[in-house]
Amino acid sequence: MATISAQPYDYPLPTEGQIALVIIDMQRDFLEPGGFGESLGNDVSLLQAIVPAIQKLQAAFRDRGWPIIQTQEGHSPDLADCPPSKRERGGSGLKIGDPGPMGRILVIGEPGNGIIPELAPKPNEWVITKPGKGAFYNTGLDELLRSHQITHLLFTGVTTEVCVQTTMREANDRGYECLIVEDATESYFPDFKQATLEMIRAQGGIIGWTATVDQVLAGLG
Ligand code: C5J
Repeated sequence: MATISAQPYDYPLPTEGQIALVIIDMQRDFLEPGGFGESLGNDVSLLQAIVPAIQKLQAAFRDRGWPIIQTQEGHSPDLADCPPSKRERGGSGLKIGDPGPMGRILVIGEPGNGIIPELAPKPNEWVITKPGKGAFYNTGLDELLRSHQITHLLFTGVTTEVCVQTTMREANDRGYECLIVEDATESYFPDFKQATLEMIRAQGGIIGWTATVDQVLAGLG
């Protein structure tokens, strides 16, 4: 059986079923000044560093014709899908729905809500818009994956301990074999990223596996 060298042990590639690359929330709102991430008081420049790593994986999956799923955290313009608790949370800066330098903060269709141009999806690739941190909450993601016999998911994107980890836990509970790519995910808080990777692979991989981009590419062959 083909595997990816990973922690806490080798990640078995599917013999039946299909593997997909999941790219979480690589949006201007999180990576560029003037968006949601910065409005919460974060230094957004840290997140730019993983763009080349995700591009490598995106290219590898595109070359093989394998599925790529991107997610976008965003709310409808009337904020009907944004609980007041979420809108009110945060610092003293701009809140969800407020006008900002890239349009309304975290609102679908606004320039700041889009995926960064360096990772723009191709027309045949899937984009899931999600109102929550987890990509399975109030979306059709599970149905989409099952209808394409996808059983294995490689996770990338931002932020490691919020939307990436939440989605990976949701996927794990639904029976998907999950691996997070260590150098293709990032947090505003380096310690939180490290802790997340460790808690995912602890206890024999209680949530899943971790591996580097190079280990993934070597394993895919
Ligand atoms: C956050 C995300 N951090 N994509 N969203 O609010 O992790």
